Amino acid sequence: MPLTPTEKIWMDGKLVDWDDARIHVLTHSLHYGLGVFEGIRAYPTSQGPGVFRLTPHVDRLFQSAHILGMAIPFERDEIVDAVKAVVRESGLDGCYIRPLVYLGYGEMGLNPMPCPVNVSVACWPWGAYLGDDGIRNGIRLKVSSWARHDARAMPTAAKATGMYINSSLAKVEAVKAGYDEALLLTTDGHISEGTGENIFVVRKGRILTPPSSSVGALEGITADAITTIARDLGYEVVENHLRRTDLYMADEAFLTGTAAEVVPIASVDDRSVGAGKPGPITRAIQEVFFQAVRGEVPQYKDWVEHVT
Ligand code: PPE
Repeated sequence: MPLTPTEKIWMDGKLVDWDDARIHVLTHSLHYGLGVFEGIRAYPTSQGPGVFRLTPHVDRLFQSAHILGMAIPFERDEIVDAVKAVVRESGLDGCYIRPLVYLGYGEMGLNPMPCPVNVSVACWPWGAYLGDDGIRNGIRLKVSSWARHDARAMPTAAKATGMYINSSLAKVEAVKAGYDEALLLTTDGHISEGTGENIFVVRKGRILTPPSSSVGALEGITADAITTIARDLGYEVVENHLRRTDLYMADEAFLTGTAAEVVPIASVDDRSVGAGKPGPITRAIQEVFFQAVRGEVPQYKDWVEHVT
C-alpha cells in the first residue's frame, strides 16, 4: 500500500511539511543501519484520537537507543509531545506513528560516535497490516529458512533499524512462496517471532508464548497487553520454549504487534492450526483488545493516551 501523506513530520524539535522532511544521502544510519525506531498506533476514541500505550513505546525507544549507545538529545516528554503533535496535525482519528532515532550527517566510517543523533516522528494512515481478511479469518504462516538473529551477534532486545534486514529477507521469502507471513526460529530451532510480531500458541486451554529475551524476540508491548487481557479473561499464560511442531499440534495460535494488532494463524507450513480458522480463545482476546485500544474497557483506560 503506498504511503498516504499527512500534514506534518516532527524533525529535531520542529514540525515540517511532509514533503520537506528530507535528509542528506550521506546520513550515517542510511549506510550502516544504526538507528532505532518505534511503531505506535492511535485509534479513534470517544474523546478523539487516543495513542495506545504511548509512554511504554517512548520508554522502549530510549531503551533501544541506550542499548546501541545512542544519546537521544531530547527528553522523554518532548518525544511524547512530538507524537501527540503529529497526530493532532494530521487531523486523523486513527493512524500509525513512526518515531525514528538515527545518526545524521557529519562523519562516515564505522565509528558512529562523532555523528549527530537526529530524531523524527511521522504518522500516516495504515490499515490492517496482514489484511482485513487475515484479522477475520486467519493468515497462512511459513517457518522461514532464515534463522532469527543470535543474541551474541545482534542486540535483539533493541528495536534497531539494521535488525530488520533479517525480517525483510524472511518476509520476502514467505510472500514469494504464497504465504502471508514468516515465522523465524532461533539457530537452535526454538520459535522466536514473526517478522514484525510476537507469537502465542493455545494448547489444551493454556496460552504459551516464547520467552522473548532467550529466543531473540522483541519484548512486545502488544504482547504484554494481550497477556494481561488473557489473564483477566481467566486464561493461564505461560512463557515456554516452543518448537515448530508445537504449532502443528496447537489448538489455536495468533500473532500480536502494533502494526499487525491481533491476527489468528490459520495454518503453518500448510498444516491447519486447530480447525484452520480463528478459535474461541483467539476471538475472545481479539474482541477485548479492539475495545481496549478504543478506550472502551474501563480497566484498561490507562493504556490510551489522548492527544489533546
Ligand atoms: N517483534 C518484532 C520483530 C517487531 O518488529 C514487532 C513490532 C513486534 C515483535 C511486536 O512489538 P509491539 O509492537 O511492541 O507489540 N513491529 C513493528 C514494525 C512493523 C513494521 O512493519 O515496520 C510494529 O508493529 O509497529
